[in-house]
Amino acid sequence: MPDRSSQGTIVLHGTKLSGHAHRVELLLRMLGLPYQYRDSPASVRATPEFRALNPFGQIPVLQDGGLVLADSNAILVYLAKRYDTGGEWLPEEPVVAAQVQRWLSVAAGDVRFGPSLARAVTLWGFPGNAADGRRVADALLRFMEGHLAERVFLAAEHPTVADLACCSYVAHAPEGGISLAAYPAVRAWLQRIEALPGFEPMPRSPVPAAA
Ligand SMILES: N[C@@H](CCC(=O)N[C@@H](CS)C(=O)NCC(=O)O)C(=O)O
Repeated sequence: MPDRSSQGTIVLHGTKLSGHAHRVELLLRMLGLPYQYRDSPASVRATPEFRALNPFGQIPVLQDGGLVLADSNAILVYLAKRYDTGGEWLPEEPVVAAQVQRWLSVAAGDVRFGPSLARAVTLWGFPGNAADGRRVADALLRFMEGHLAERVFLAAEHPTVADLACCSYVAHAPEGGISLAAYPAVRAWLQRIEALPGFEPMPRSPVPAAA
């Protein structure tokens, strides 16, 4: 791993119930990188200081030395390229690299507008329609179930940033009223991720009766 001694502390701005921040924290932990966590609820995100870090006002944001980087998937790519000298988390091999990118896109699209949206609307009254989120989640989970029926991880024979990008909101889909009961391969994949060294779950929130 590259020497970090001259760079100071890595700082992660997030909240503990954000799956976007959780995926970044998982990689920091799994790479064994020391970091400082700055809790950044809406009141903090509205400040000029935070807006200077990310004009979108969104978490996560990572600071590493002089670098300020927003967007969870961009941060995963940075951390893997910068600190994973083995190249396992973000392989260079063209087909695997493309598969990883494909799942990062799924994380930013179907995961964000599926289980993540349904959860945010259900738990916090986030603007949007939970039923739309559930529809997107159903299609996503059916696709993931078929994909994972023949694979252990999403993009390679081993875990990559693709798995971390997708796992948090899928694991917490029941909090948005989406049951995982019909998706045994997805549940087995989640268990494999939870068994990885450094894994720490996102805190659970109440599950509505329907899920
Ligand atoms: N594309 C961004 C999305 C991050 C995101 O949606 N963060 C949410 C919390 S989970 C947030 O900060 N929302 C506040 C807002 O949009 O004002 C990423 O992947 O980091």
